[in-house]
Amino acid sequence: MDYQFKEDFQWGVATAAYQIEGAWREDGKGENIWDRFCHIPGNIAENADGDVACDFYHRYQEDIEMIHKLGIPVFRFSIGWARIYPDGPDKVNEKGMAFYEKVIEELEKYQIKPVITLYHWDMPQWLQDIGGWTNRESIRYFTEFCETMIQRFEGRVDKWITINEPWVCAFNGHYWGDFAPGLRDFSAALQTVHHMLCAHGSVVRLFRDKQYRGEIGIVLNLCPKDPASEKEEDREAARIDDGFSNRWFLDPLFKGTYPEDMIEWYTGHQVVMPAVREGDMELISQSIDFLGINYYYVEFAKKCEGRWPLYFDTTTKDYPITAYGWAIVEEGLTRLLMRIHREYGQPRLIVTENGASFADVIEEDGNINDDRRIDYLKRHIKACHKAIEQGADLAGYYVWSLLDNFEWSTGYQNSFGLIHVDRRTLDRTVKKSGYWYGKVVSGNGLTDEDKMG
Ligand code: GCO
Repeated sequence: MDYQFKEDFQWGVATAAYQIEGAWREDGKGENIWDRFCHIPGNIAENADGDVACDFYHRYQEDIEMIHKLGIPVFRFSIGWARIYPDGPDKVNEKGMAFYEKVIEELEKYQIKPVITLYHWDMPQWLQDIGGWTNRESIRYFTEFCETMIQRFEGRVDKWITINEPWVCAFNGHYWGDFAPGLRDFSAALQTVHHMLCAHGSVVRLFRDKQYRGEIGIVLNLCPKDPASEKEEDREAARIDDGFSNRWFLDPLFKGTYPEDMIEWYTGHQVVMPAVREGDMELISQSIDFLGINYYYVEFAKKCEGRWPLYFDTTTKDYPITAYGWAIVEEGLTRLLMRIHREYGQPRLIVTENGASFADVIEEDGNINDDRRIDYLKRHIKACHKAIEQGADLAGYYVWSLLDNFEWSTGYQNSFGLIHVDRRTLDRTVKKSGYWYGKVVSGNGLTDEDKMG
C-alpha cells in the first residue's frame, strides 16, 4: 500500500437531512426555511425542492444496507430540527424523534458509527419568523433542541457536530440571498455568524457540564485563498477573502477573538459590527474534540472595484474544474490542514466533507463509470495522507456524498453521490466510485496503481 492510513483512521460518508430525506410534511414535521425558500418560484434551478429529495425518510433501510455492503464504517447525517420541534420550542414531536431512533437502530444493526450534525441549515420556520439566527434568542432555542437530541441519543452517537458551515449559512443565506432564508444584508450576516458561533459554544458548554458521552465539534468550510496574480492589490484581495471566509471563524473558535485586520476593514467600509456581549468570546472558544473541515477547492482572489464591502472577485485560474465550476487543487487540502495544525494549536481534524460533482453517464449496461470522481477522491485522499506525514492530527475522511441529492440552489443539477439516484423512480445504483471507495476503506489506504481494477 503506497498510502497506508493508521488503524483507527475513520472513513465515512456524509449527508444532510434536507438534501436527502424528503417527506417534508409527514409525521408532524413542521415547515423549515428550506421548504419555504424552495416553494417560492425562481429561487432554485428548475424550481426544484426537497419535498421528496432521495426519499431517505422511507428508504433509509435500503440506503444504510448499501453503506454496510460498501463497508463504510461511519455515516454522517443531520437532524431536521422542524421534525423535532414543528411549531415552536415547547413540544417535542415524538414521531419525528422516532424516525431518527430508527435510523440509529439500523446503523447499530451493522455497527456503522453515527456522526450527527445538529444544524445543517434547515431552521424551523417558526424561529425564522422571529428573526432566525439574527435574533439572539436563537442561541437558547438551538441549545434546547440540541439538549433534547443529545439527551436522547448520547452513548449511541460517536460524534456530534453542532453546526455545519456557518459561513455558507450566514453569507449565502443572509447576504447573497441565494440560500434560505434569502436575506441580503451584510451586517445581518455578520450578526448571524456571531449567534451561530455562540450557539455552538453554548452546546459545547452544555455537553461538558452534563458530561455527556461522545465527542463534540463544529464543521467549517475552509479553503486556501490565493492571489490571482502577483499584483499587490490581488495579494490584499486574497488576505481579505481569507479573513472573511477562514479567519473570521477559526480565530474566534481557537483564539477567542475576531481578526483585528478584518474588524478594521469592516468598520472602514460601513459594515455594522455584530453585537458581542461579555463572555461570548469565552463561550465560543471552549475546547472542542475535533474540528471538521469541508474542503472542495482553492479560490484565487483579485481586486474588484464596486463590490462592497469586500472588493474582491474570485477565479479558478487554469485549473480543471468540476461540474459546479470548482477548481480541482488537491494540494490546497494538504496546505490547509497544515496551516490549521500550525496556526491554531494542532487541533484534531476530520475532513467531514470532500467530493465532486460531475455529470455522470449511465452506460447501456447500467454501469456508471465515474472515473473523474474517482480521480478527484484519490487525489484528495493522497493529500490527506501527505498532511498526516507532515504531522497533522487528521483522524478521518468522509466523502460528500452518499447519494446524488438536492444540491441547494442548483436543485438536482449537481450530483456528488457515490450512489446514483434516478430522479423519476428514485432507484439507487452504486457508481464505480462507490465500489472503489469501498476498496479504499477495506485496504485502509490506496496504491498508486490503484486504477480500480
Ligand atoms: C456543505 C454542504 C453540502 C453541499 C456540498 C456541495 O456542507 O457544504 O453542506 O450540503 O451539498 O458542500 O455543495
